[in-house]
Amino acid sequence: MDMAWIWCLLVFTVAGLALLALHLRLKRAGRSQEPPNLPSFPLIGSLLSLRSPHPPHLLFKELQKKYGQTYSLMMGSHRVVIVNQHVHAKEVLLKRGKVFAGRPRTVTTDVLTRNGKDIAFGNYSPTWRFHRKIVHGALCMFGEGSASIERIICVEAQSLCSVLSEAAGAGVALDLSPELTRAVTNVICSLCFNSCYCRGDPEFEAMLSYSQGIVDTVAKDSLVDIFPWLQIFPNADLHLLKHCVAIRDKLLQKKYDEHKADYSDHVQRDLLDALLRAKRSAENNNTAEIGGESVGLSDDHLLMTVGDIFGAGVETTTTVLKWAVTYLIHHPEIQSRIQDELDVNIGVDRSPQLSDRGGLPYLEATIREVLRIRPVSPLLIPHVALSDTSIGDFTVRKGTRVIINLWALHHDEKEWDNPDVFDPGRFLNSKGTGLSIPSSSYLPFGVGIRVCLGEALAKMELFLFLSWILQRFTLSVPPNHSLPSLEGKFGVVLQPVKYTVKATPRPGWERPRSQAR
Ligand code: STR
Repeated sequence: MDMAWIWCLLVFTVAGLALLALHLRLKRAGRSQEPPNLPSFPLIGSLLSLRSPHPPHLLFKELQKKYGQTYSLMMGSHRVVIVNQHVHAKEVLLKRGKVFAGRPRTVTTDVLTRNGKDIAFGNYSPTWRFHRKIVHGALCMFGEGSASIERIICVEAQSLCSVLSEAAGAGVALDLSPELTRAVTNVICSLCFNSCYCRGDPEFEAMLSYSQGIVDTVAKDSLVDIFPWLQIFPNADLHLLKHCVAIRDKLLQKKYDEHKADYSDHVQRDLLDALLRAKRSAENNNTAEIGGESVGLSDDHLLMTVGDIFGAGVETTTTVLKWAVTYLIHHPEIQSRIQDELDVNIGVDRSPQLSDRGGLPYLEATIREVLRIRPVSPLLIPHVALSDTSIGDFTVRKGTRVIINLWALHHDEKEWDNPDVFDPGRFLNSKGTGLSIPSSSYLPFGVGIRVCLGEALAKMELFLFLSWILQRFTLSVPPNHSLPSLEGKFGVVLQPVKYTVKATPRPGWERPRSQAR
């Protein structure tokens, strides 16, 4: 080979290597790019692009068409990444769950939780981890498998059904919302405080109104949360929130003081006793130290957590029950298929119980479908990246907020056939005899480090309340009323609007019976 050939070979090899290096660099650079960004301006951020007649979960789903499934925007001075697809959502919640376990501090949640001393809105820290562990333990003690919970729910289901019977007897249509709320509140009250409310109890009425006030004003990315300096101006929402929180805190404090006064190490009446015991034993054993750092729980922590359990336990379950009733009224054929299943498996001689769950797949599928089509929390609660990290090929800087658009996951056309159609059948196997999860784009209770603590309790309540009601009544809109809207009112939970329902007793249930069967 002459010299020219050797030179040629050398030049080609060097050029090839250079190209390869360039390619790798570009690839790496491609991988470390930031998500597509909505236009943003100093001070106001992307506010101009977010003006829309639609609620945020619909708007964020829509914006995918222009910016892709994962994109970012500025809320005031905060960078926010919106995730609309399940692979990225699971990366945030599961694969890099710890990195994304932070929570933003906002004006409204600080008011609600005494600066993040609760579990749902509190930031990730050793104290938070310790706190969550003892609450998880206490909930498990009273959770699934405990006969007492089933008994408590059935007592409330019985009382709910007598109210429906009375209304049916008097021929009046009923707004189910306060009735369902009272039933669900009493379950949580029995669980937390070993007490319950009768119809019309003034303390219960107070609770109904403060809770709605909180839902209407907290954590819905209102302007004051985006621009904290707006607090210095009079703000009706913030004023209402502070008023409602003050009433709630007085009520919680009263229950807490009563429990502390007659607390005994030997009997454990309820969840609050269990929390008090865990707090005291941690203090005595000095287990409340991690890596030399004290993670002790203050009275404020316990109080705020009971507030969380209360608020989450009531608002979420009631909302799902209301959505279930709304959809059953829209779809009488689905309602009657559930009733057929109840008739075959249970009949009229006894009431449904938790052990019937396996035999009523269509009812279970309906509950799953309600949780899909109207997720309680369509945007979950925002997460925060605790260090520099990534989502898919995008880099995400420390401090970035991440919103998981659960609505988009549950209505993803690539994952669900006709996602806007209410069809419990999609959760049944091909023979219709058992349950299945047809897509992994389904996370009604979230997943990972901050997964819902009340999932088991919620599922028990949904099953028992719905089966008791549908065994005894057929629900419909009163004559000359139009069907209730399916749109919902966006807030920290997505609630259906108010409407009245006619309950018609089914054969065998025409007269109210005083005893649970
Ligand atoms: C409802 C109103 C109230 O009185 C107290 C709370 C605090 C806990 C919140 C709850 C709220 C709304 C639903 C939340 C829950 C914590 C977890 C739950 C946000 C504001 C969900 O993630 C759906």
